[in-house]
Amino acid sequence: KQYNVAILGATGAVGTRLIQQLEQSTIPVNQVKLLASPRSAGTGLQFKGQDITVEATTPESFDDVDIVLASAGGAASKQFLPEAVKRGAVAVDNTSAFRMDPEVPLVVPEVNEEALQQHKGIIANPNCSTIQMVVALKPIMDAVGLKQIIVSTYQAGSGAGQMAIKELDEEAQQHLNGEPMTANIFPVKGAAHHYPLAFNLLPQIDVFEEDGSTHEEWKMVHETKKIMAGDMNDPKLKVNATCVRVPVVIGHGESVYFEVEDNANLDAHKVQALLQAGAGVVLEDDPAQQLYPQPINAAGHTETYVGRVRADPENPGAYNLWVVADNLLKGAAANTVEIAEKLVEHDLVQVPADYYGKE
Ligand code: A2P
Ligand code: 11C
Repeated sequence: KQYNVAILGATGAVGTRLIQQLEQSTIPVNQVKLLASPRSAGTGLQFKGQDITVEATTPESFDDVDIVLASAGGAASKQFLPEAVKRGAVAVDNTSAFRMDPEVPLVVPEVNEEALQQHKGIIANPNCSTIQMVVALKPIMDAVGLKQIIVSTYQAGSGAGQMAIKELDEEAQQHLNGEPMTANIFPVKGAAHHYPLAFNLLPQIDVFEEDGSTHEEWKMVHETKKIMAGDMNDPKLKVNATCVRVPVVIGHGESVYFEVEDNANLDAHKVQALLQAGAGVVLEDDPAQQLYPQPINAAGHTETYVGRVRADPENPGAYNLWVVADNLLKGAAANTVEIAEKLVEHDLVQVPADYYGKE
């Protein structure tokens, strides 16, 4: 069987990578439709050397589509994905629109591939910062259990989209020219105040919640619980996050501190061995050679890189890791296409009779 695939948000930072990842994937593709807003309708893009014109998205765009890969923002997903599912397509959504919906599996193939079996037409791809952390922690959770995770992130500007990358470049240039830096996007589009990211750090990603945490921090807590424990409010796995935007273009870094359930036979070397055998993980950890993961090396790759593995001498059973991945690839486009590959592999590219949003 061959599949008709639509990419929603094809002109964006993630969308252009969805095209590349689909080109390289094992999915037998019949036709590709590239969809965006009316602003970029008519733009010429390519799929495997073939010219394709970007179309403005309408509900009818999804007639005859089998698989939708979506990364056009939450509003576009909410508007169009139920329309796509109604027309028989299965959608993998890279936005946060449906992630906490109990009828929508939230999937990282290395961690909870089995959750795909329950899909009703929409599968959610987690937030980039969540994905790389759960890929790194999965082999440890399976072997010795996890009690608590405390993470501080160092997140690249590209997480905020194509226009944000441009803003970071322009600010850097302005600063080097001795001009004042102009900020209109960071820390978050539509906020009352904007601050430059170049030569700076911003401890705000997304909007603030009532309890003083940011929505990015909230996502890391509840997405991790849903993926690793099957319940977004699981009380047993404790997760705490502080998310910081750094002036890096591609590649999120994370300082991850975790406590295991069973430390009886564990030490830092065994944690390294577990990581080395972990699916999707590359261990880069050799202090003698100054070998550790760095965003500029991870950019362009789909693996999750882990290093700086240490045991906390003050707290037996607790360990530190440094985790880096390309936020636009493993954090978004690559994970989305990997989910679609699993759907194809397990013959799950079909919507059930009680599909998502059926009235
Ligand atoms: P467009 O190029 O027409 O604006 P990024 O995450 O890099 O900001 O990209 C967002 C992507 O989502 C772009 O492809 C953008 O298309 C697309 N997009 C934004 N809003 C909509 C919408 N309402 N309907 C369809 N596509 C949209
Ligand atoms: C960022 N993590 O780095 C965000 C971007 O929920 O898919 C991804 C937002 C999401 O800005």
